[in-house]
Amino acid sequence: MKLVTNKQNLQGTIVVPADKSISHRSIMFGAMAKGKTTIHNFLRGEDCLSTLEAFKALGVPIEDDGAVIQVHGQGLEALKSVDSPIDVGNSGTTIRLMMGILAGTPFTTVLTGDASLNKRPMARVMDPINQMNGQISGFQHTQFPPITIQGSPHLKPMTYEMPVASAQVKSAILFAALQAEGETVIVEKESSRNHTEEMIRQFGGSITVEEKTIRVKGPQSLTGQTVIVPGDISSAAFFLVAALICKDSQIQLTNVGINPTRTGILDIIKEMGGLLELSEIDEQNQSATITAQASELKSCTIGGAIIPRLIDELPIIALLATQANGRTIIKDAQELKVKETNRIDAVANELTKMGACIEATEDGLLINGPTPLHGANVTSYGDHRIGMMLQIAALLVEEGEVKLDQAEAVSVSYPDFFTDLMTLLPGGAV
Ligand code: SPQ
Repeated sequence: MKLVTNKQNLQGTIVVPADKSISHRSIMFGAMAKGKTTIHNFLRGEDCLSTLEAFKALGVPIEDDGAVIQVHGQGLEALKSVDSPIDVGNSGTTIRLMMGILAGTPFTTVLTGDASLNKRPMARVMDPINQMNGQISGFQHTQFPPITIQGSPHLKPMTYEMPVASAQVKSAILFAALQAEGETVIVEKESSRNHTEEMIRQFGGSITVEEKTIRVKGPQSLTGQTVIVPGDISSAAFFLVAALICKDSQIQLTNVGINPTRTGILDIIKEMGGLLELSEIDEQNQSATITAQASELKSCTIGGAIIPRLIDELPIIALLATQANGRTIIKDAQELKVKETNRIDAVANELTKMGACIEATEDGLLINGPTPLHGANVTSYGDHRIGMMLQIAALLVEEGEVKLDQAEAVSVSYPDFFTDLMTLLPGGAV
């Protein structure tokens, strides 16, 4: 696909698409709970639709009238076995969280995915859940999908110190803990996104969190709720950065989720001198309107506890750093290597092709800026966040074309990304 190049003066307002993490969890909680769960603003990206279809396959009645989704949960005990493997496509969140949910069922389920998902590590979830008496195994004694979850109705609690900062691992253990007899204690390495903890409370469950220690006593039953999904800051990030790096631009993003475990990018933008303004802050729904404008940027160092708060934004932050004065260091981000693709290598390879001064390290990136970017043939490696980052990079290209291979990957989290971008261009078109 030929990308839009050489644009400045981006202006307008984007209603940010719904949060992917919360959309997945809204279906999962709805399926585990008893009673009706009504979901407003569900993200109809491919990943969340994989979650929806997976629970339908497991016998959960789910109605979708195109606007609102209703999940008629009857508790975990009402889930039904499925004869063939459930294909969850590209979605790491679906497969990993479902391992925790299905660990305690009285039947066996096989979960599989696309070529990218089937290369992503699953031992991080399999091992702790098997310590709880789960019986989960990977393909031919490896840790990779297809994953077989042999239901084990006698899950036991445990105390677990997490070796990686991961909301997916934490969430899978929490889902198993809700089914186990007794108290499970999880100690996080660094605090990661806390949507699962918040939704356990919202669905009438009980959980305590003290700094990095989380306690859940099982078994617990949950009750259906109404969920209003806020916009995804991870999707907003692409247009925030576009506004900051494209001359004379100002973009307003409405209904952006601002859960503090997700807002690391806002802290980094401010540290780099980016001009941002939050308005219409809704404390209850943890959302706000964010306005960003073209800014003079300086480099910074990004590492440590902030990493899980911006892990999915690092590809677009790397692009931002190519336009900042000085050397930006991204470290402690080795988790980027096990996402939809190796995001450290993907960002370094593709931005280098476009003229950026960027180097991959063992746990991050070194970026010297500012550098002009030029045309190139690039690829998303089938990774939605790499594809969107490259389109924003292309806006800076004054000479030459940028052709993106595997552009369709953006549909995983932001199906309308390219059409939304068009509305910001001068004259509203290419
Ligand atoms: O679902 P998937 O494919 O793992 O999605 C990604 C993404 O970029 O959209 C990661 F590749 O987001 C993860 C995120 O990186 C979603 C997530 C969640 O909803 O719990 C948590 C993070 O992953 P992890 O491995 O740090 O727990």
